[in-house]
Amino acid sequence: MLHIAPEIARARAEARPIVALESTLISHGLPAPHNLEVAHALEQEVRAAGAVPATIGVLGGIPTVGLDAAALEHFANSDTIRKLTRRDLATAMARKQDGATTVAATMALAAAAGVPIFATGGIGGVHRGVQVSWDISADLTELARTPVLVVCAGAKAILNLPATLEHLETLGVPVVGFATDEFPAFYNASSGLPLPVRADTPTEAAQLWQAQRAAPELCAPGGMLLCVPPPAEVALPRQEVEVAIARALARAESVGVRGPAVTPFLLAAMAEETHGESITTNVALLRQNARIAAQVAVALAQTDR
Ligand code: PSU
Ligand code: MN
Repeated sequence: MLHIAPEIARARAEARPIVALESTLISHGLPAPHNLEVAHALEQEVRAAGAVPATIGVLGGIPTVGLDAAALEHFANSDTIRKLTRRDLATAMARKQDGATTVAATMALAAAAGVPIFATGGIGGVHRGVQVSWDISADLTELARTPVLVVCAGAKAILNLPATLEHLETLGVPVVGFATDEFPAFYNASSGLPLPVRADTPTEAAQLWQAQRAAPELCAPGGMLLCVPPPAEVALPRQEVEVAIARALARAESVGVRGPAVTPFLLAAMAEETHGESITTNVALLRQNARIAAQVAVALAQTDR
């Protein structure tokens, strides 16, 4: 029921480092042609740091760990790819559909394939306006129950970041800053929200993750977030970002976007409101996260030996 590409199965058998990558950002998060370039660039970043990339999605109903080049191209260019969160996996499999996996669904499939480290951009979280919409990403629920280290730039800035951080605490998910004491704000380093734990090196991060993995019944059964601030040279000023977010949210409101369409709509609106700058930042932080996740995977494989 789960297809694991031969290269990844071999790496697993030899206990070599692997990094999972998601496909929703390819199909629904970034516009063409950036999306396909990024899909390949992330795999290259992982390889350059000495790990094996495993991009995950559902192809013709088959959950696939390690999408090949043809599949990546299909996911980047087709407009019939479903956006799959955890609850959508069964129906996509039954209907033999193609589906791009969100953070939640990617974590589920990575864990099933024995891959405990995953790099993405920003996780989903508690939306602004949650009081009315009840919109809280299934990414948070998944982090509470699935043992995968997720390397990210925090949660997407279009969200309610304080509420997202509170909810992660409620769910028992450790949130670690990578060389920072603050929860990053996705497009820039500073949300003003302090984090209780930081790791300054990939080895330190691997040690923290190893402690949780080794004793899930004592610590937490689920995942851990490693939050990396975006590269300083592409960070967008906080004021500018907030203005763009307000405009993007107003557009979503006037169009009446709901459900899974909200996040893709807001990311596209942000790209327009910032004249493409949000995409430059998004791509740079994705590459950085892939690189750091690979470094952590390498350190973890060394301690596992
Ligand atoms: N981060 C990005 N781009 C994206 C996403 C995250 O930089 O496209 C995707 C992830 O797949 C994440 C999803 O899991 O958005 C969250 O969607 P929702 O809010 O509907 O759960
Ligand atoms: Mn949602």
